[in-house]
Amino acid sequence: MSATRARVTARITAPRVLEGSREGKGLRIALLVSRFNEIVGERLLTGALEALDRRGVRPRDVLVLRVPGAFELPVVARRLARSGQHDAIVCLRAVIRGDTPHFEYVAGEAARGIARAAYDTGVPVLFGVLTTESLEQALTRAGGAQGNKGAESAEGAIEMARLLRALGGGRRAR
Ligand code: INI
Repeated sequence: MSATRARVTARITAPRVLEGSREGKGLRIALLVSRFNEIVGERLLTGALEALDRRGVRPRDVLVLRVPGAFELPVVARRLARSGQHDAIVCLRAVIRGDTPHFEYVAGEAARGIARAAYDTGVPVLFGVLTTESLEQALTRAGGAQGNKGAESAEGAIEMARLLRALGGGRRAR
């Protein structure tokens, strides 16, 4: 193989890969949980706290906040993100379909608002919100047979915070 060909091959086969590590020590994480369907929320919160602890996030670097329902998550998530005090925010909640269209409004606005809080501030805001047909489905995903979405979201928060730090845009105020 010629020297030029070898250089080209090396360029093609060795891309730069940037990904967030799972090291939690030194990260500051806010967990936002709503009180509606409290039993599910508390299980998601337990899963998230355990995951952060496993990854080395110090208890004093974790802030837990409670809001009434999923609809109220975005405004608080946005305020926290703008404060510059947190490397990532995790929103935890279950929105369970009832007999009325209320579910669609609550789940839709929570998703839109949480995404906007992240886009507008550059701070990762994780969507640890279950949207299910029944309480049973929610419990299955809150520490039951299908794992714990709270723990997954907390892990995702660490990975995103690390990735954004590696990109030079980790903690950003306003
Ligand atoms: N809030 C939830 O977090 N989950 C739900 O399933 C839910 N449902 O179905 O009504 C819910 N509603 C309350 C809502 O989030 C607001 O707190 C309320 O509408 C006041 O703004």
